[in-house]
Amino acid sequence: MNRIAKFAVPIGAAVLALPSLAQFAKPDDAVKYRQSAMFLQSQHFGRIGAMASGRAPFDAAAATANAQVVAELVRLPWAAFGAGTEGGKAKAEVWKEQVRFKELGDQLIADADKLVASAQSNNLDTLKAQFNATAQTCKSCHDNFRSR
Ligand code: ASC
Repeated sequence: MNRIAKFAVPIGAAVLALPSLAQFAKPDDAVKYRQSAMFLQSQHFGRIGAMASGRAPFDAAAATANAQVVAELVRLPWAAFGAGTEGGKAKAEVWKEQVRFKELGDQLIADADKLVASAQSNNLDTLKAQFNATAQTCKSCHDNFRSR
């Protein structure tokens, strides 16, 4: 290994291993980031909900487009719950029950991917069922890990 690589590899590994707070200039930025991601999720998820409940006409292409946005967004908040970013609406349980918290985050990602497929199916009942399953995952996490 040349001299540069000898230093660059361990430094690269150390940077990757830094706690997620390192991605944010300050803890409040992490709080804003995760709240912003979840706000956007609620907007796009809500547009699908309007179709699922009959408040808006079913449009499979629009449902798919919204579900694809949701599927991207649900991957974002988790890195913003790093050590030292306690606060906002997050209960202390987020940091005390990290395994359960991660399971629910992973469940949401899996549900959102299925939501895309359900929207693409062009079948309103299929979309409704997966919308409800996804909303239930949102709710389980909020019930356990969100204070208000
Ligand atoms: C939404 C939204 C949530 C979830 C939750 C599901 O559209 O903003 O927080 O769904 O209400 O129960």
